[in-house]
Amino acid sequence: MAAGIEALREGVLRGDRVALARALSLIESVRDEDRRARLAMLRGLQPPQKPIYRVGFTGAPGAGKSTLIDSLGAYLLEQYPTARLAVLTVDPSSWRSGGSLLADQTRMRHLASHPRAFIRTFASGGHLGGLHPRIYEAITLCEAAGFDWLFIESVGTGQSEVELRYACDFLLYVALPYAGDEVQGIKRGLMEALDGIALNKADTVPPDALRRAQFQLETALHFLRGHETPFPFVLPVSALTASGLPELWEKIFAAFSLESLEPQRQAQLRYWITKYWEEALHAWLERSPYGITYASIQARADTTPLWQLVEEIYAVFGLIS
Ligand SMILES: Nc1nc2c(ncn2[C@@H]2O[C@H](COP(=O)(O)OP(=O)(O)OP(=O)(O)O)[C@@H](O)[C@H]2O)c(=O)[nH]1
Ligand SMILES: [Mg+2]
Repeated sequence: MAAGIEALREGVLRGDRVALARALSLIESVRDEDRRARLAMLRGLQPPQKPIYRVGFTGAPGAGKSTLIDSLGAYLLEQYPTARLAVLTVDPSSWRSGGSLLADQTRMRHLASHPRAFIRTFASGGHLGGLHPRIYEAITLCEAAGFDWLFIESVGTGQSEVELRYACDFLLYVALPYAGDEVQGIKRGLMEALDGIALNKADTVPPDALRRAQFQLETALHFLRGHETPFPFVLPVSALTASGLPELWEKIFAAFSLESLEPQRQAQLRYWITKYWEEALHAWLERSPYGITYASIQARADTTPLWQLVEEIYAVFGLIS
């Protein structure tokens, strides 16, 4: 086992795609017996020589995140002939639907066949809301494999869109250019967390409608974050026709500064420690006698008054005598 892990790790460090894919499967494993091997592999990874730039893409289903990643990625790989790009798509529902894995490969036509691109859809394995802590392990592996950029796509559902903030250096919200609906649809937490908005599908609306949508989003941002520098941008683009992509990348890349990256990543680590703590606590609780008590309390939810159950819960942990 140890020799196998060693070989896998060396493969990842060499940038070998097969090794990286296998290593990603290992960290996705939810089996208890893989836990030690997973950690052995991660612990042996050296910090990368250069930090990978992590850009998160979130937005409503169908906003064009995958298409934008594909066309922006293709543009970058053409501009920088030696650069390599990794894409992780995080789909909180993929473990249920099962179908989105293939869909991402077809939505990212350019990158799927590009020799300097690597795409992996990350099923969150039924994790309770939000991003699974394993996404941070996937990022670590991609970084060790020597990619220059990492794009992470997360469907904007529940907590995961704001949690993406803790996985990336730059958070891009992909919006649709229909004034009114769009501003109302973005949750306040996300408006406060994002670094920029790509107003996608600009090719589908007339210029004045586009300007109206842009103005609305900018006004909402000014209202919430007017005092901040750098101020989040709102930029019309079309992932389909590739218009606006050079400007979009210029703005995203302008935010990439090593000085500000370090403290932000340090703060993110504290967030992930809490996530692992919660994960371990859950696993421990489930197999302890408390887990059985929890299941029995849940089973009586329909027949027993809530406050009686709450009293029982407090009593289990000795919080009331
Ligand atoms: N006209 C036009 N269509 C676009 C553009 N970008 C994406 N689309 C189309 O919008 C549809 C959804 O695009 P996706 O890239 O799959 O959207 P997504 O946000 O990744 O969707 P989910 O991953 O399902 O949340 C596809 O049919 C795309 O071809 C654009 O700039 N213009
Ligand atoms: Mg998608």
